[in-house]
Amino acid sequence: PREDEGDPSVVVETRPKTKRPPLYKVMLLNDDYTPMEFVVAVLERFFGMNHAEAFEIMLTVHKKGLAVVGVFSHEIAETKVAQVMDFARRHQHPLQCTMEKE
Ligand code: TYC
Repeated sequence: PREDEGDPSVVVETRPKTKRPPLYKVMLLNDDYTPMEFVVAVLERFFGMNHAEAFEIMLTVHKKGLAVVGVFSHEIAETKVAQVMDFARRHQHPLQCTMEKE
């Protein structure tokens, strides 16, 4: 039982709890069919990478099977995934892009 209840001389300090929103990793997955140049173009177009950065990340995905290509709020991550999946589908490449809570 609280002993300070009702006592106006007692100040209980509260921490204003401002929870930061969770962040999401957006990942590109390797496959055997999507051309390397297409993946590089995706990274330049949707993730603001220059050609050298994009080429390096593409090679990481090619060699390791996947790589994180960016970390975003839920809404931005969802938009990136949708943009990449739509762009790949329109070009008939099987490229897969997913997101995961950090
Ligand atoms: N493995 C593909 C190839 O050899 C290239 C590739 C890289 C595909 C990254 C998808 O996310 C990917 N053409």
